[in-house]
Amino acid sequence: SLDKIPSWREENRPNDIEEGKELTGGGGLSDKVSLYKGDITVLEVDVIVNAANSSLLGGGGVDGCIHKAAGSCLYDECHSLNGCETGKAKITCGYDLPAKYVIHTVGPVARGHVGSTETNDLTSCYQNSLRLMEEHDLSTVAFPCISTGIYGFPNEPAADIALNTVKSWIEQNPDKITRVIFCVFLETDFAIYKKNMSVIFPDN
Ligand code: AR6
Repeated sequence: SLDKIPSWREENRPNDIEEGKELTGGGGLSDKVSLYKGDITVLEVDVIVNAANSSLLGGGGVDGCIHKAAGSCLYDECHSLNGCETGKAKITCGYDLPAKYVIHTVGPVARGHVGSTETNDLTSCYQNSLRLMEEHDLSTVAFPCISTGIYGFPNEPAADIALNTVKSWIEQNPDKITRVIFCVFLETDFAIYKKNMSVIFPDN
């Protein structure tokens, strides 16, 4: 469960609580994010985000893993949604997943190119997922590295967008979301996120 995944602050300053440096409300951004390397389908959170395609009918990569783990009822519900545009997001139940819900978002097909369209669309994926999560009163979420696999969005700028978009969202909507897990799958993303999180979510 979530207690097994430390927040970014717990991971980096495990002695804070012993030393009496508990947070007293407000701030605390690094308490609301985590970096986790592994399979997103095992995470016991309110919602996991799927890097889907516009058909919402499944595919390879993380999408394939999520459909496999959730079972065919997920396919049936997705089938009823009439697809999803790039940058938008739609929510379904989690079925056989430990996560209660899945938010399906469609990242840009970048093929190595990062222009304003790709940047805006990837930013929208994170924003629309977070908005949907709040509309459904969900407080814990895990994101994969949207678009960085089959869709070819370069890893560094994708991580920058993911981290900064989530940071701005939490700053502007501080009440509802209690944890955002950045679920990386590859060592290269783990290294990029680790480096960037130290800067973007410095110690409180
Ligand atoms: N858990 C977490 N992350 C994963 C997992 C997993 N089980 N499996 C792969 N990843 P991709 P995209 C990582 O290709 O680039 C599908 O066919 C992976 O290493 O899944 O947005 C869809 O149907 C990478 O870091 O998604 C679309 O057609 C990240 O997830 C298309 O691929 C995203 O890679 C979407 O491509």
